[in-house]
Amino acid sequence: MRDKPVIYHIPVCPFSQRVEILLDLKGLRSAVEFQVVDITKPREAWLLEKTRGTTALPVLEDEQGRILKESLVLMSYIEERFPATPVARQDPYERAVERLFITREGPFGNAGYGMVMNRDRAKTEEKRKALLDQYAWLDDMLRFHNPEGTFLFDRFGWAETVYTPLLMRFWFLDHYEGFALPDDPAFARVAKWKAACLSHPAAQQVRFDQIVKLYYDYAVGAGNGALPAGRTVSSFTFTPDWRDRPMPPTDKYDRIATDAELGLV
Ligand SMILES: N[C@@H](CCC(=O)N[C@@H](CS)C(=O)NCC(=O)O)C(=O)O
Repeated sequence: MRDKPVIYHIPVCPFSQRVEILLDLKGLRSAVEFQVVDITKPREAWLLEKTRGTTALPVLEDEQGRILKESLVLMSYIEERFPATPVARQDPYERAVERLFITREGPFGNAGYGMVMNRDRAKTEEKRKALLDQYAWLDDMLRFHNPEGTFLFDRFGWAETVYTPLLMRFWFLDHYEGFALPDDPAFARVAKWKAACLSHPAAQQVRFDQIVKLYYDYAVGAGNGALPAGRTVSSFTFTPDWRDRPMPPTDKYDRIATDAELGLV
């Protein structure tokens, strides 16, 4: 039997970063062992057996070999299993508001990923509007529940743990789409929240350059470790290390950069 739970994960995956941030906030980073899985290779048979065929990560295996999936489920498991430093709100109403706030994490993620993966210029404005609609909803919620504050409540908590990894992945929109939140009072509250989330000490597991380089393939329409046309190495490869590669070109609508241009060979 293992002496602690194991999480199988892809290091740059936003969903596993949620669990890393939660552990960090609880001061329990070493309570879980993280085992890296290479997204550019087919999943190993032993892992597929554990997951009963699904490939999405993160996956948690407890000391008895029992398997749990889905980042929000993993977060709740960690929170309940290690209750000493709660991150979720303790008051039932506040906990409910927190839950309401995170109901949009899926649509928010889809809007950002939909925008970065789009290569049809005719759809750029529609994608941008879809993402801004999500930001507008978050702005309204933050303004209503904590008008003068920074976070949804008085500190970086459960809601921020859920959204911050997505806000960080959306650095790919800064680079590939030239996207920035409009400098408009309508987005001022969410902009303040976003800045505080991105700079929080518990959420520094990934860097801007790392996201931009690793997610190049998403920017040309190939997700989850798939190879874009004409390429032989995924931008998610572990070698060469992302630190040794150049910043990718931004002309994603016109062409797909070569392996050499991306520093992959
Ligand atoms: N809803 C899942 C999403 C997990 C997910 O999409 N993980 C991605 C990595 S960021 C993945 O494993 N993709 C590869 C695959 O699905 O085979 C969660 O919250 O855990």
